[in-house]
Amino acid sequence: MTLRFERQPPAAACPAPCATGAPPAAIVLGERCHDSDAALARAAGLPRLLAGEPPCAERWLSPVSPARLRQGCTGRVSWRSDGRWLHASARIEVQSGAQLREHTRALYADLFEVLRLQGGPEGGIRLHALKIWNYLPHITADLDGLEVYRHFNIGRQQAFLEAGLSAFEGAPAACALGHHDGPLTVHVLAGPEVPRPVENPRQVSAYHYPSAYGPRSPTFSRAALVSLAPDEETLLVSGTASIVGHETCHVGDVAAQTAETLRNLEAVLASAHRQTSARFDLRQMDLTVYLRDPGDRATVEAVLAQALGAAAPGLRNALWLHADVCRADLLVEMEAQGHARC
Ligand code: 3EB
Repeated sequence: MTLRFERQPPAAACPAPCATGAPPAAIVLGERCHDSDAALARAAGLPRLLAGEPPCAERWLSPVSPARLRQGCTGRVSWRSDGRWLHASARIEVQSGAQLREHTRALYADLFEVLRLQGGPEGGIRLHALKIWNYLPHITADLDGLEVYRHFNIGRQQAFLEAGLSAFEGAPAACALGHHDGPLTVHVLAGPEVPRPVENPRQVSAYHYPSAYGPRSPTFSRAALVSLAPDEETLLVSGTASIVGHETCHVGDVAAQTAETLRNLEAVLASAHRQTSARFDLRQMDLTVYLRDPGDRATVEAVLAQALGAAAPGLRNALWLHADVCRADLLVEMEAQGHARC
């Protein structure tokens, strides 16, 4: 029951039944469609692709026949499952700080309820969130006296604790970025395996950030190791930025922030390599680059090309998104995802 990830032009229709009547090769469990068009991005609740980037659909594909597919809506969360892997998403509009905290808590509570109810008959299997993508409107704006991201962190941590899940060691991998117009959007990949958390020794674990960054710390691990296919390990790396210890480095210098981000990504891979025999290579991974200022693209791309090689598949297939990073002084954030034999 191998789960696959792909990036394709959205026009390349979802895997369809062959003309022979043979069953389709796979079903789409979940997808995120990225576009540089503002209206399409808003409708998807996602950050825009940088201008000129071709539209891209990121998809999780399951090999099961459509007959095995289960799907539904639980509270604010819609989900699809093949009985083993589950993809969920939710979108909510928020107006006030109190509402943002409460709606975030309720959204995550709904998500954890889905994982509980869909974990096989009588909860035979426990489903675990592996990676969570969070997109918040105006993430660094003040809302009723507190930053949007900090309200979000309060609601998120509360939901983990109320569900009896660790909000600290063992939290799923995640990212949290801001878009400019649209709802709070959450996408989740879940599965039957407990994700093995990976931390970065160069950085304070985010769940232990001091309270200077908000009354409740962010709930995520630097990466999660999971096995989505036999003899294979997948590394889901969280959003990674120019933070050493808990402090932002190279304020105002996007090239230096990019280089620091790469050092952090390499440190996360090195940590993962101490936990598995699989060997990950950033140059071969699916990279996502979030830029606060689209005008920084050439600078960031030059640093990445210097470090990874201009021809590296990871760089050539990178997804470039226009998003606010969750600290006003961070200009760039990157995510990576890849698999390797073990
Ligand atoms: C950082 O390292 C940058 O709140 O889920 C990265 C990944 C960041 C995930 C989250 C935030 C989150 O703190 C920001």
